[in-house]
Amino acid sequence: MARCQAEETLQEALNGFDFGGEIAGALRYGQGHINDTFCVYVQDDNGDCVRYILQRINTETFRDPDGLMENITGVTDYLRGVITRNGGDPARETLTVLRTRDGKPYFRDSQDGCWRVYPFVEGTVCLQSVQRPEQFYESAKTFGKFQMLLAGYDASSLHETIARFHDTRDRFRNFQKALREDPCGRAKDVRQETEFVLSREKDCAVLMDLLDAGELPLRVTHNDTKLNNILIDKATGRGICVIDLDTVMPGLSLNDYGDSIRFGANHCAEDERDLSKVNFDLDLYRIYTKGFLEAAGDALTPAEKEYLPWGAKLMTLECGIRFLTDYLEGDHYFRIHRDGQNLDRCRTQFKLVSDMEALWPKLFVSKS
Ligand code: ADP
Ligand code: GN1
Ligand code: MG
Repeated sequence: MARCQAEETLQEALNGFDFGGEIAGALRYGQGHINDTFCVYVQDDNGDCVRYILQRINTETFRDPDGLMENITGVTDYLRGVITRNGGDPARETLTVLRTRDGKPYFRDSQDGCWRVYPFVEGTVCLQSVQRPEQFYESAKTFGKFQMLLAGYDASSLHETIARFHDTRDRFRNFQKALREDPCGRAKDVRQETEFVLSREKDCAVLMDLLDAGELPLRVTHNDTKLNNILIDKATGRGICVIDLDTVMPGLSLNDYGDSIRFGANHCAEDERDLSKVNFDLDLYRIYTKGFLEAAGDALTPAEKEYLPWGAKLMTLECGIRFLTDYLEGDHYFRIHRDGQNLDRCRTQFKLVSDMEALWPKLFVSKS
């Protein structure tokens, strides 16, 4: 069943939670590609404005909302314990799930839409691109620390919210299928991009083969470590809270590292049309690597450290392949705001991959 516009059941969803005051309004918020996110403005009993994040979970992407929310409540409860023991402030350093009026972790509306609420973490900024290098360094430390804090979490209790999410070999096969079937007749317009992918088939298998061979460990990872998935404290500039926990599941540390590099080690938007503005920034790459190794390095195996550049390159290639596949399939996965946006997104990723390939020896820590 096609999903209705989130606005159609927004009011129902708002009624499903006790926000502790009168709701002044709810507006679309953020720049995510998957879920429908709203900011809810509430006037509390003192007349102060209190904000919440209300999200309709994309259940075409996340087929098992119960499993997904079990992951998120499990992980955030665990983090709350660790942060409290470490003397931190769990209300700001992890997300908190607000229960529905009947005590559930999400609300199901009359159209089967699934909604969840988090208190808004105030006094923070969420960046779409790096403005100052220290911010990227902070994000590296924050994601590295997140992985470390969850090192003791029972990975076997986690549901795999999207099967084979970062299996780059599988993403390659899905691309081949989309190309073969070409449901929108778009294959003829993407010959150059197609060639780019096909000539890198072997690369797609590098990390997955190492995982299969037991040479890289599975860890509890975030799997969507874009810069805009952490909140940075406005006052201190410190990265404080990792958000967007839908894809927390067993994965490769290299993918968390690589996805951050993909998104942040440049100065362009993910959908920039002018490719002359899309350049991989080696300095930012090194800054992130330093922060990530400082935060997570002790726990990383020698093989994980050795393959960091592969994490960067393959997450970027994989993401480009996913955008291209979605373009071929008619843009049903990543939300678009204009025609051709997924193709533009694909092109930025492939340009970044080319830049990394040109700089390849310099990406290795020992040779940098
Ligand atoms: P998506 O999966 O669609 O990317 P996110 O969970 O990342 O959704 O949320 C979208 C945006 O909403 C974030 O980039 C951030 O700006 C904001 N956001 C999400 N949760 C919070 C929160 N608890 N406090 C403040 N801002 C938040
Ligand atoms: C999606 O939900 P969002 O916007 O944080 C996607 C990521 C991609 C990213 C590309 C569940 O992330 O895997 O890397 O877009 N999330 C999912 O910007 O597919
Ligand atoms: Mg997000």
